[in-house]
Amino acid sequence: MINMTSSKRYIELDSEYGAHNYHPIPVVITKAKGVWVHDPEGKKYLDCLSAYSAVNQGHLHPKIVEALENQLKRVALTSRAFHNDRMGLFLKHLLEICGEGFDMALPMNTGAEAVETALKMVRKWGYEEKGVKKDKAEIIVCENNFHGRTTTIVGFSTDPDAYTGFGPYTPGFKVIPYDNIEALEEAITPNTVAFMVEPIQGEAGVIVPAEGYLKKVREICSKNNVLMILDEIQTGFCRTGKMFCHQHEGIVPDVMTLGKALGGGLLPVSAVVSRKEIMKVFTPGVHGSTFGGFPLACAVGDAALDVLVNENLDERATTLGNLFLQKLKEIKHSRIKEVRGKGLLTAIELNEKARPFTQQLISKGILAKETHDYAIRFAPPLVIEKEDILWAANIIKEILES
Ligand code: IF1
Repeated sequence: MINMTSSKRYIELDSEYGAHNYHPIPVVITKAKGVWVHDPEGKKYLDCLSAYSAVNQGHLHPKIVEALENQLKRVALTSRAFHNDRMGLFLKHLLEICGEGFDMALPMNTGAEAVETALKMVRKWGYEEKGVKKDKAEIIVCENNFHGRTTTIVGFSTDPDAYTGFGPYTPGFKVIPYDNIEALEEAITPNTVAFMVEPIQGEAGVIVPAEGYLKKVREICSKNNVLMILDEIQTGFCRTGKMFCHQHEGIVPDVMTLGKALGGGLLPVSAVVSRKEIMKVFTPGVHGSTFGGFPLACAVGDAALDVLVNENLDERATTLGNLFLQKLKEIKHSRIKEVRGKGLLTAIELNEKARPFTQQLISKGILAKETHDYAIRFAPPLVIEKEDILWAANIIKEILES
């Protein structure tokens, strides 16, 4: 009987001692490996959330765990007050993966910190390079954005749950409709220093913009000397079938914010990548963090990047994502409003509340979470096997057709 109460007990402990800033699905994860997670009662689930795309390489990938264990025999944390023998090598590796157009990086820890770093960088660039008057810098963002939870970031959110009660908000942000080129052109002024956008809006429900949107954004930003920031914290690192989502459109942004899977499912590792002529605004002492770029994170980050490349997780996400979307689109049922996604970042939008559907999935061993009331995101680790994708698609079909 003790075992049977352990999930219940853990949930009680969370409720008693943890702030209620989440309403989690009532599943307790006590063990995980690859694409499978287990609860204390021994039930196993296929993880179709991947910690919001932070576990692209699968839970406890052996090569990333090994890199962590080896680094623990040497040094974990130095702070940036001194150099260490991992950071430079990691940033070089990361920039090589990012490709042409990126030659400098600033390591941080969480996605929100990377976004805040990018916002500070483009503002400073605006004043020092573009000649915008002091405190007049404007940054354009999109409706239904999600870029993190700091007071500045929630200040330009359009989700009342994210911003209500957290004012006063940071000024200098304009919100325009997503996937709307005219709106971007109209919003740009001589004080605009940057446009920050997600290549696919994850939290908004996996909203994929029209073909060519990012290419037109690139053109407009270049024409107006406005920095194009792509937030690839959720879409990056093979999730959408390319190393980075913007590569589907063959463009290169001026700034990219990265996080989640950069930490290989073990540690919070994030970064801003850009060009030296923009990054140069960061002179000694103007920005930093205790843990940013620490040796342990860099060792894990190196291994996390190696796994993405060595296991061709971009191709896997493309092949298995196309198979998954094809199977979901074959489910002809009035309950389904739309199936959408790119690579293994997919979602089903229902014509009814999604929570009951999520609960049925859980009873069948699939762990997925609805995003807003009507859509369910499916984003399994990219190491998922074909038979597991087919199994999951079949379960979804059975539930929807029952
Ligand atoms: C929560 C959402 C996803 C992100 C993008 C920056 C960040 C995130 C595109 C900030 C983080 C997480 C945060 C987590 C839930 C999850 C989420 F639902 F909130 F929106 F994935 F869609 N840019 N997304 O997706 O990175 O500081 O969290 O490391 O806050 O509930 P972070």
